[in-house]
Amino acid sequence: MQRRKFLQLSSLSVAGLSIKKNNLSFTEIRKPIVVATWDAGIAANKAAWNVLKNNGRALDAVEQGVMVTESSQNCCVGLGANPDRDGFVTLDASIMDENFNCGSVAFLERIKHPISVARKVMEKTPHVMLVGSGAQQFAVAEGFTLEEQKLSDDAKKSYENWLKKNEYKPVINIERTEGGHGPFAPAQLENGEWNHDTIGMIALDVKGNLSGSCTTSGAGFKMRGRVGDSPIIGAGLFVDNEVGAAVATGQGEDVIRIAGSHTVVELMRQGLHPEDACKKTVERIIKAKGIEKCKQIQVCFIALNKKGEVGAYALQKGFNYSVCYADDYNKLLDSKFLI
Ligand code: SD4
Repeated sequence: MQRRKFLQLSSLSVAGLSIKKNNLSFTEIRKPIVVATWDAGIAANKAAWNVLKNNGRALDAVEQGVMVTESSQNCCVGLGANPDRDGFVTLDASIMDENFNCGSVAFLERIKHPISVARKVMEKTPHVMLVGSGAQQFAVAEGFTLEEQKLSDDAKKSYENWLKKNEYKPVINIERTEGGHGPFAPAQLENGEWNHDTIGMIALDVKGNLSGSCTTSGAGFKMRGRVGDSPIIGAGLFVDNEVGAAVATGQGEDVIRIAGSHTVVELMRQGLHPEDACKKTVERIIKAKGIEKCKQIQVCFIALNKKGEVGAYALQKGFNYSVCYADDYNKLLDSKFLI
């Protein structure tokens, strides 16, 4: 027992103790650690943790982690997702490392792993962002397969239902919906899993470096060409290796409006705990839009600082996030919320 404990401690390098801020924070500061949005984060964290526990780089962890979600046909992230209102699945993704290197793709079609294309944009081009047919052309040139243009069975059903009303009306916390009105619940969604169209992930590796990733099909039944916050550095994702990392989920338009993830990181720079930084950023959305309009939307942030402290906050009830810092610690936590 003692030997096991010793091995666990040495491999996880617990950095020290912090004050217990509330029941959603940790009493111990952990490194390495990975945090991801929603319940799909549990499976994604497992892949990321495999990288981190073997002393891998946070950048590799956040790419490999969200690739699990992109691969799932049961998920609203990736090619199995809900289409836009013209019936096409269009994907956005971004990635950022510990040196302010970043890459993103938006309005990308027929590519299974947008996150890996975003990483290639970061590593192989002089640019940060490629969109639409240009992004697809680049992906194919880099050896990515152009997949068949075909909706998954669940997405097809969802789209057919949506077409009956043909009304753009996102439902809070539920992305795969029956025509946008109430939950559409195929078997895989019975326990609430895989019901979100976005995954954001932030990680701190054993060397103390931070990275983040975000990948999404955006808002189901959106206008053709609509791009959300997820591929926009500073909105959907931001990493400053001196301070911390943050990623957003929810209504992208309102995250963009306040440069959400950058705001969270800047508030952490001022000394705020990640949870307080997320909370203050959500409050800024209420200030910008007014409380009544905010009742119709969901916006959520997760954040991780350089010390390995974690925080989250949402506008509304119903957001959860997954935290992993050991083989036997990968848990789904309920976020606090304002409204
Ligand atoms: C977007 N922020 O495209 C994404 C959607 C999302 O849970 O996060 N949904 O606006």
